[in-house]
Amino acid sequence: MKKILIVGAGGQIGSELTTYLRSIYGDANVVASDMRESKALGEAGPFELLDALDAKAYAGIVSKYKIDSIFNLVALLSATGEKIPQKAWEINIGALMNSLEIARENNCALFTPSSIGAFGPSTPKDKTPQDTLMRPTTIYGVCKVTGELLGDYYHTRFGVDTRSVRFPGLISSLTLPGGGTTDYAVEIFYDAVKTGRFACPIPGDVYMDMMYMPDALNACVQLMETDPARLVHRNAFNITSMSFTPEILAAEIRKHMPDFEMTYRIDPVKEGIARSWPDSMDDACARREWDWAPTWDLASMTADMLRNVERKHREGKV
Ligand code: AKB
Repeated sequence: MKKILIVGAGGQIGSELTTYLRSIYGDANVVASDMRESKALGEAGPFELLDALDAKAYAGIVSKYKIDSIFNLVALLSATGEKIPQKAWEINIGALMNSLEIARENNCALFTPSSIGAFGPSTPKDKTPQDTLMRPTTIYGVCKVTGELLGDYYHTRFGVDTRSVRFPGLISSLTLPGGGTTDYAVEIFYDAVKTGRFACPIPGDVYMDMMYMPDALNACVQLMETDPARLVHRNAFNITSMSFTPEILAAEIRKHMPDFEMTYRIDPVKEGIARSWPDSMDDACARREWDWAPTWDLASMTADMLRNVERKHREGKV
């Protein structure tokens, strides 16, 4: 049985990945850790307070629980990164370097997500290939490309089992994202349910890849469970399940809420970032090398998000 540590478990991915991994590998075998105390994460299984930049404390938890697989989810996202680029580098790369070194010393497998943010304006925009030009113009993207290169380096140089995916914008109803360029695709559902309107920070015609959280969770497990002999690539695989613009998403919401209104309050930083990213990625390598196959599309995701957010609203949770 695996012994897993999730670092940065309190965030948008970690809060759901913890529950998902515990349902597969057993509550006691999945240790959640975060800088902030979390009652929810500690209810079903072990929880440790951890600042991922504290290498000694990090290594102590890995040895205490005899961890063999690490999911490093620590990240300052793209829009926040542009406000504090030096800090973004310090946190994103600091947590990554500690994870790589601790994985090397303790013979752990390591998953660290990359992102569509690893691409830049000179990358082909449509059906962005797996192997292509990567010249991101955000500090977040610079960290992601660095992370991909370091992941491959630790694999070829030290034999560490590093694996990763380039996540698109992730949509979920449990924990809100924060500081990302794709956050609008989550916020729109909350505002639609609460007020019937949304002021969108991204221009209506800008395409970005997106994914519903259940597919993202499944991708993490499926990739980490794949026979390494099948993997030609490692850090990191393009994966996507839908690509849409704010206008297309608003039209889908209107199928359930005909009076929903969307206006625009453009955030120039987010607009610049969004326009520098791909419109849609080609995920053929992930499909071939580890059978990646998303199950949610725009219509099913929208219906499910509205159902979940409406329930939270009725229960007074949002
Ligand atoms: C962001 O918008 O920064 C993230 C991402 C696409 O990596 N959601």
